[in-house]
Amino acid sequence: MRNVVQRLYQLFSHEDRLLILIDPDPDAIASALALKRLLWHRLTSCVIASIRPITRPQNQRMVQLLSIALTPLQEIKPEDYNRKALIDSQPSHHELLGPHHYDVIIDHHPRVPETKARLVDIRPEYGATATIMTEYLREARIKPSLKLASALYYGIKTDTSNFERPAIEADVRAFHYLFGFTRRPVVRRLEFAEFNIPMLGYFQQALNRFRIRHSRLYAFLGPVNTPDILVILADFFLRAGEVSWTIVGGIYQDKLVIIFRNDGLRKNAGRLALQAFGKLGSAGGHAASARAEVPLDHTGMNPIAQWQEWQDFIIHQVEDHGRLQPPDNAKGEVLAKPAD
Ligand SMILES: [Mn+2]
Repeated sequence: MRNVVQRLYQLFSHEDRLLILIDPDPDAIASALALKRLLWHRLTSCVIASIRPITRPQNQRMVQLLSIALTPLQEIKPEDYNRKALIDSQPSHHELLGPHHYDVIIDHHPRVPETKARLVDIRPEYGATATIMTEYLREARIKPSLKLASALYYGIKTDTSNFERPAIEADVRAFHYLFGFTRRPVVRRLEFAEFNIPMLGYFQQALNRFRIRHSRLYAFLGPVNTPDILVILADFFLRAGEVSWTIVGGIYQDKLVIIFRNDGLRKNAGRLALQAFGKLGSAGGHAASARAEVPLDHTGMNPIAQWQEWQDFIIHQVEDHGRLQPPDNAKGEVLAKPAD
């Protein structure tokens, strides 16, 4: 990937107005900031637009603490921008990302065949897009500010789940490099606020309901006011040593949302999500983390079904449709974007 920065620079001229689209998790936010920094003084304007509001307390804190300017996509006229970039996602990952022509796409999710842009840099083996962007900055000989370094550092930390999820040496190298530009109190403060008090009620509910089958832990929460809590609980339950998979579902805005996590040992969460729910809705992700979203009317469930019935439905879909011990070399194509 030599000279990728030169190729990037050649795409833009001073008259250009660039819109950077992101699905706002820390990796995406940090990576968008890095792209903006790389193109600083090379454009007329550059705006980072978020396709959804940031609801996860930790991510809200990152944006506040580092005073990062993000604009909701709804407040933007995309036609005001003659250039567009998509960072840490691909167009098919979300309906709001699909209908644009992109100049640049930089991502680390499995490559979707339809992903096209003037410059496409997809490195699925990387633990974080922030690692790719750190390499760009180094190649461009740009020293990151405290704000940018902290954001990228935190992006790598969260996307690799402190290097518990798949990562490569490049991630470690970028992390180490960024460490020299950040400060401990800033990083410490980013770590706080993992969840908030109202979310504790969901912990209680999940602790009362969870069920374990063959070292897989299932929990169904019913309606939730944000799918973030499903992600937090899936990560939380994986801390139990006996558990090798966590599959946590809930209902959010007329959709059944299911989060998959595993211990990363010869497992493929993206493939399991796709096998279990791909026929009903969108599903996919990485090897150790994935997500499925199914419109409620595709589930065939009674609208007044009790939580036990929903939990059984999820177990049934996973156990009957997911090939849980696939051969070692099976590498399924995975399509959708996982949870942050
Ligand atoms: Mn990412």
